[in-house]
Amino acid sequence: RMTWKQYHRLEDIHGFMDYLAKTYPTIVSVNTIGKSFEGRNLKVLRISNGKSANKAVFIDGGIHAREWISPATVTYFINQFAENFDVESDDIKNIDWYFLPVVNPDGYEYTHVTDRLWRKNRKPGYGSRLCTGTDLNRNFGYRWGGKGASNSPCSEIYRGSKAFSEPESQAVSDFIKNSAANFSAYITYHSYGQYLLYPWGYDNALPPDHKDLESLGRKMAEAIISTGGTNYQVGSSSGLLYPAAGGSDDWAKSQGIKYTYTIELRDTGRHGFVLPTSYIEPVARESLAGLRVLASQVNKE
Ligand code: 0X9
Ligand code: ZN
Repeated sequence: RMTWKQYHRLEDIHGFMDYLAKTYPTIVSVNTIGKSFEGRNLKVLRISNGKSANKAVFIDGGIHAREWISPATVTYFINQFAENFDVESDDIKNIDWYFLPVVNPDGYEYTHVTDRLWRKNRKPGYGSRLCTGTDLNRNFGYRWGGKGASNSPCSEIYRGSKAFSEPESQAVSDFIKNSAANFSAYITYHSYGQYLLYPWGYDNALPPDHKDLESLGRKMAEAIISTGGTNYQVGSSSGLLYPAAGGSDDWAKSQGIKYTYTIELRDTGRHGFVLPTSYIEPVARESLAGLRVLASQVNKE
């Protein structure tokens, strides 16, 4: 059974998604959009009222294996929308939601079984017999290979042998590109640091509509602080954090998806990646408040 009192294994998360599709077949469907290097499914859950005019939002989690609060938060959203769809706000109901809670299932399982702090995927490094894993958030094909990404397979920020060399990043890109959905937002959940980050991440440059991204980001941060008392900083990835090329956010923005954010969830370092389970519900709840603000903006576009 799914709860938000523990972190779950991949099998439980996928079982939960399939259960919702079975229980609410008129609004929920699950699709496997590809397979990880080790052959695990990349499962996307869609929630929609089927209206053809709907805008779409793509949300993912678990790009980085050790950031367990991310899949936990994304599954909380799924549960909230699927279980309460009929009483949800019109802002939520009139969006086609796509959720991929675990982009990096091989890495995620590896952090449960072998190495709690693993970050990358589990494909052996190109030309390297010694090192495993590509940083999926350096493998996307916009300005791939620029600042803040390494060409060494042994690095934690290894970019891969070429853009989209990894099946996991390739599957996300293929899915978004080939989808008929009209995506106006892409949010990717990471941890930690409490940041709402918008493009660009590859270098200190801003997209033409950065003021829209900043102003929605601030509104989301206000909703988060008034719900859970947690302070999030808002800014561009490169400005607030560091330049890092090949991120999924930059790629999504390059595809014309207007409201693109990387959200770094709690905390600010006391527990870091190893966030106690007692944080799951508060983090997910305040994050949902932020997501509602985004949904309201998407419906105004
Ligand atoms: O470095 C990253 O990939 C992200 N931080 S994390 O601590 N979760 O690893 C930030 C990514 C921000 N976006 C881009 N640089 N494109
Ligand atoms: Zn991350």
